[in-house]
Amino acid sequence: MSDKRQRARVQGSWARPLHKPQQPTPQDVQSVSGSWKYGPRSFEFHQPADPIREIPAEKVIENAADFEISQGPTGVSRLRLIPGFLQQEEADWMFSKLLAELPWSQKTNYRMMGDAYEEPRLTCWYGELPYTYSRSTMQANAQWHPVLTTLHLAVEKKSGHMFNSLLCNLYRDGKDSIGWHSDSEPSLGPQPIIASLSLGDTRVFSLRKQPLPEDKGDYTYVERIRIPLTHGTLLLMEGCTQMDWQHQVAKEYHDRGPRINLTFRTIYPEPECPSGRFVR
Ligand SMILES: O=C(O)CCC(=O)C(=O)O
Repeated sequence: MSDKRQRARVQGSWARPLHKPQQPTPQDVQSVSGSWKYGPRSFEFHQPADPIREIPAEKVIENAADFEISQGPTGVSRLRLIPGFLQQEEADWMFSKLLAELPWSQKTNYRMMGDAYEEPRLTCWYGELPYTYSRSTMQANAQWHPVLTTLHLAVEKKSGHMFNSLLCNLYRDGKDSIGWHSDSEPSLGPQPIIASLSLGDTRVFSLRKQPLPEDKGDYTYVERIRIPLTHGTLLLMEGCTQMDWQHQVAKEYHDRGPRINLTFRTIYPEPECPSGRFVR
């Protein structure tokens, strides 16, 4: 547990002693040879000036249902979890085809200050438009793999939403990951709906609420949710989920087999600014 989390659990302070300890007299010193002898110490408890803030317990979502995970002020954030969206055999077959046949590659992203880093996973992109995130662009690719075309139709039918693009992620083992982020690039428009289909080994999908403005980016007290995403599970993120929450798939310290995650989304053309670069 971090120092800050530990301190949040034990607030208040043991303050000044009630009575000043007596200064040792030469007699005391004599009576306990080789050490100082002090009178008994007692303390009084001071209530903390600020109210005690509880760190909310992390919630776990595992069963098929719709969940309103937060409400306002921006609006409702909603998750819909559909385990078993694909039957085991169908999911097994699709997983091995996609693992072997998609054009997986490792993308180079750029930090704010311009330094490059390799994403800790492999990706590929499908859609009529390019997709830019983390200051690096995936080129348009309209050649959908036939398995992806089938899944695209099935996901649209189940969710009742239309999607024009697909970001595919391959986590080769437990060390591959995606850090805290929200899918909130301007090209996704306001309140984007994301349909996320998982194949392969189970990985934990975590969400954390954006902190209140007065917490100035401190996530210590925010609500947290974890969802183990199993083979063949479909997860829909709707409403204000991208505005009010962040998500990640953290590295794991146990062995994990490969996992593919397909995130269907809708991309809109971005207005170009005079310098020829996208406005962000
Ligand atoms: O792998 C996952 O479940 C999440 C992927 C993700 O967050 C993303 O592609 O933006």
